[in-house]
Amino acid sequence: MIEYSQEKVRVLLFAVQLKSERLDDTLDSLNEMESLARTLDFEIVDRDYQARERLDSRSYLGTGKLNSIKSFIKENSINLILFDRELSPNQGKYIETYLDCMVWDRTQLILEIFAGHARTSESRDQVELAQLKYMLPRLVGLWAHLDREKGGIGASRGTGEKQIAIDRRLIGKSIARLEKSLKKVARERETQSKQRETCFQLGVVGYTNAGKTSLINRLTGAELLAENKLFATLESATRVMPSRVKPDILISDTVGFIRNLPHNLVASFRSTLSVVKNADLLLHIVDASHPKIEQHIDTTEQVLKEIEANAIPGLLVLNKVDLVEDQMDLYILKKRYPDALFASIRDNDLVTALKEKIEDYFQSRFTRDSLLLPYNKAELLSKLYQLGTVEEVEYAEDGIHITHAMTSTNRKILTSLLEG
Ligand SMILES: Nc1nc2c(ncn2[C@@H]2O[C@H](COP(=O)(O)OP(=O)(O)OP(=O)(O)O)[C@@H](O)[C@H]2O)c(=O)[nH]1
Ligand SMILES: [Mg+2]
Repeated sequence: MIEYSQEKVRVLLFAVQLKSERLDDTLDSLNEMESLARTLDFEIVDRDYQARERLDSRSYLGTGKLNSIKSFIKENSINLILFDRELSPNQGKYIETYLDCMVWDRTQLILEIFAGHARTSESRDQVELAQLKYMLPRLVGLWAHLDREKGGIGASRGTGEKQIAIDRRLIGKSIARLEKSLKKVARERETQSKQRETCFQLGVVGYTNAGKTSLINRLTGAELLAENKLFATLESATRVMPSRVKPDILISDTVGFIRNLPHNLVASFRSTLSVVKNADLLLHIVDASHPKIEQHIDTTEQVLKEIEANAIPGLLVLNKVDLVEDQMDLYILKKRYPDALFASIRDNDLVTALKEKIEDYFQSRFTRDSLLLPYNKAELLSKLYQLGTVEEVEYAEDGIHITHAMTSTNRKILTSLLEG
């Protein structure tokens, strides 16, 4: 993480529109970069873009454009330039040297936000791992100046290269240490999820800022941190949703997704995302008021595929419908996503309807059955209340007659308890 002084970092946002791309998408990309930069409290001085046939492998942009950016930097005291896509290590270094200004690409910006929002030691380790992996191929640029400055502080030619070799080794060691410690946490999580096997597990996924955490708070009465910032949630938190259904429904919040989410981050957060893989049902939350709703849905589906969770049944939830002012837009959304549920944290009826839909979903997986519990096993009755819905209980001479409804998994657990 970089240390920020009291003064705001003054930023120029820059995007490239390639021949195959629509201007509309380039402008959207700039909008999203702006939201990311604002999350770090940067001051956006200006945004600019250039249409190009292709990207230069060395300098990314042409010299003419670089020169005009250079003048702009000087005139407007810019501290940082943000590029809307990933720069290769060589391009990044070339532009930084040419412009004499700090340059970040989209990946670096996202990594920086993650670093700032990580609260637990696990998420801090996950972000650090992704940062180190990002840094490794970029070391060359960091120390090249030592090889350029002959003499100086006693650095001879080749000092930079030696330093790179040392750094590479150190970073390699740190990566190994972090991976080991994260594996340990993943094993502990595995044990926890085994304990939860008798409960229903509901994973909440979606694009960043869609309102996942806010909806969980409304459904469970929890007070998890939800705010108008990208990647407010990095840790997965699990809460019980009070409901008429037994066993308990556990809802897990997860890190939000974004277009072109850096691969290292997905890899680092894989174990946190295991709550998604273990879910019985996924609530896919989308911000219905966002112009790029389709792209957001695609992004989430792609990440689910990447973490092999795409086969889990899902409910699409169009959230923030209170912000969709035009009735025609709502009508179009309804037509386009006929199976989706509408939601808004500001509308009690919609929250209740969503909750009922979730309960119905789980209830429909139940099968009803009756059972005769002998009195010498009467202590299992309380267990039955945890495993499913007990509908009727009748104390008779031959034992306790029970009508209940439960899932096949829990029925197996009950059978083994009865036989044990
Ligand atoms: N108007 C309106 N605002 C909402 C609604 N749901 C969430 N918000 C706001 O949207 C912002 C983001 O909400 P979060 O719940 O933090 O979103 P998230 O999906 O958890 O976001 P990340 O954790 O960053 O991925 C907050 O400022 C919420 O108050 C809604 O239904 N209507
Ligand atoms: Mg959240």
